[in-house]
Amino acid sequence: MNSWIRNAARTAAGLAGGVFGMLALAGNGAALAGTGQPSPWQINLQGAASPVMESMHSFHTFLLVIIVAVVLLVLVLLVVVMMRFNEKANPVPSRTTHHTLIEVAWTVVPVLILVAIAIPSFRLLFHQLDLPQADMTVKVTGHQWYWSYEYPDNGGFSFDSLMVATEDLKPGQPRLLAVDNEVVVPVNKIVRIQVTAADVIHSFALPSFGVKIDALPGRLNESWFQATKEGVYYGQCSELCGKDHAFMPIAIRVVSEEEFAGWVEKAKQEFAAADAPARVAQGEPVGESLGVTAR
Ligand SMILES: [Cu+2]
Repeated sequence: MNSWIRNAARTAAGLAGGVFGMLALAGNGAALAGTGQPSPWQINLQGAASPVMESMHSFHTFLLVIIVAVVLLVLVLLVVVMMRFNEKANPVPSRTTHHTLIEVAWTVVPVLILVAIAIPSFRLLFHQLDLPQADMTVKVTGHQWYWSYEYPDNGGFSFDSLMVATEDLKPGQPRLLAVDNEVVVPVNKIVRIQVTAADVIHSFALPSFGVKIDALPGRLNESWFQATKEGVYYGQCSELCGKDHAFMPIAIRVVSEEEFAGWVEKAKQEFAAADAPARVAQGEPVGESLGVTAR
């Protein structure tokens, strides 16, 4: 065998191996991807903890299958062309220029593939953007560089949520993701989030819930999630918003309904007291003392 044919065969085998490897990884991606936070060597999406994110996982896997099939088909065609129609194997080339059936097929088949992708894609988009009847609302306000949260239908208290500095981390708290005051929500309840910003554009993103929505000053955006498993889920600001953009994480603790009721009672006391004006003198972030919070 010629050395270039050997090389081509080796390359083809390598490509096919890589594609099958990707498929195998997608199959057991849950083992490689953390839920609620990224994990070392993660290759897939974060684990799903809401119905929307579960649909995103299925859609992602569906697309991967289609992509792999297309890549394999193109690979096979290339190999056939290289083997059968090179100068040695086929010294007198055919002069064929048109083949109606093939031309119709290579126009219609891609259209059908795109339609097959578009239908579940739009279905998922509506699932995500069409807000169901909510059990509770949390108002989220992005600031340079922290988030504040308000519980309008649970007593109307509000609090700021700032990242825990690396030297202050407690055991089990992930670096750059843990915050001092976590958002607490009940499990299996539909939570509407109303998102805005006090200064510049931020973006409220929580991978495990399939939520990512811009926080715009002077505008109220809405999204929703239904956390299906108890635990702590982390996200980050996802719109470049200034020098500490990377240091305004989001932490949502999902608890049982009873635990949530207990937390609300505690939070009402704690955050009512913390809202006293004396706070400004204790070195609050600049936006706070200028009165630009959206409360
Ligand atoms: Cu931001």
